[in-house]
Amino acid sequence: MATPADDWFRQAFGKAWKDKADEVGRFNLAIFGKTGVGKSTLVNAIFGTEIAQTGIGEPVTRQAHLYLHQSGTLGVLDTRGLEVGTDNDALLAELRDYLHGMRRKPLSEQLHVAWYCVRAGDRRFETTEAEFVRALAELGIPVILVLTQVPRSGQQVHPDAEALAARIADLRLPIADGLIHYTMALADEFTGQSAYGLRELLDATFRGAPAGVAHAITAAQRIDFDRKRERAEAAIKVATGAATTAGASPIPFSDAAILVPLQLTMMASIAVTYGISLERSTAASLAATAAATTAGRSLVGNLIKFIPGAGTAVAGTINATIAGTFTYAMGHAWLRVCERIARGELRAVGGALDSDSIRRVFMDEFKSQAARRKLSS
Ligand SMILES: Nc1nc2c(ncn2[C@@H]2O[C@H](COP(=O)(O)OP(=O)(O)OP(=O)(O)O)[C@@H](O)[C@H]2O)c(=O)[nH]1
Ligand SMILES: [Mg+2]
Repeated sequence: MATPADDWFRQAFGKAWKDKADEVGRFNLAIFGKTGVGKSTLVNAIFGTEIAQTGIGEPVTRQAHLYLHQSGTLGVLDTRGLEVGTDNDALLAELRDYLHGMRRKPLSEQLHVAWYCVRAGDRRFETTEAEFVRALAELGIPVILVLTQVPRSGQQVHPDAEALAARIADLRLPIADGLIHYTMALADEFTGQSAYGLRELLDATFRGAPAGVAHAITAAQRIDFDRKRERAEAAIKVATGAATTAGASPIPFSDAAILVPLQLTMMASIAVTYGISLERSTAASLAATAAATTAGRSLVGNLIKFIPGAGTAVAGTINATIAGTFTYAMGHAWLRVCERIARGELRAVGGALDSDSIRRVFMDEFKSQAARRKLSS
């Protein structure tokens, strides 16, 4: 049952989430290579399956061979109906056209990085492919060269793949980091191959992309949770600092204003960094904060009792340390919830979020963070 406070929260959180998503922007990746080398599989392995599920994408040029798939913080530019190597001229003309149209647009509309994919099992890299890579670099796009579906035995890469990489290296292509990245996007139970090389490819992508889209890449990817955590902790630090500076200013205690804006902003920022959709993060944040608003008591009133030394000082103003500790503990509790959701946990039967689990995770983490911070401060 939605209360007026819920409606207020939904609106305020929704706005904070959208503002943050706008600020983070979009990382746009182009992906090239021969048909069937494993381009889509690679994108899915690193960025999750959402981009594939969002369907066919939109043609972005008049000639309609370039498609942009968009999902929040990620855009993937893909080719349809033209083959790299065979149709280089047509493809490059179209790409030039596209880049020209983007010239005056903001950073999040630009193309940031290209992956050029070669399947190891093909054992060849054609002259026309080398020409295509050179042309991409000339267009100003950082190109990352990826060998896909590279078999390994233990840590030993298949010698044929190494030989192929050596032949490519001899061409001295203008590739972003001078490296040729070995990858296996999917494990194969039959041969016992496990997936590998994804983290390294992601790191190379960060290095190749402009600094302005690092947050978008961090939010879009699903394999490096350390990077997400680092960003989230930075947001918590900012909010904690602001709350501490605000000091003894009153924190709204009425149920109509459950959270001060800086805490909402912090929570929205963390949700965007973990790639949680507006709908899911609104539902989750309602569930989390409802943990503390039972029986008509305000969030702050209910949570503050877990901060040692805060006592029951909930009448109107709290001191700087407690405001900071409160914000810090809330941030970490919410970070934990977001991380578990992003890992596909906290789901009830049927796939919807499990509010009870969310509440439990949030409260447990809040209590332990509040206690810990108090001890260390
Ligand atoms: N086991 C295994 N299979 C892979 C891997 N990468 C791709 N495949 C398989 O190879 C086939 C082609 O992969 P896609 O990702 O569709 O290739 P693509 O380059 O996107 O193909 P097009 O979009 O048609 O150009 C699929 O059946 C994948 O499951 C991998 O790393 N391991
Ligand atoms: Mg594909």
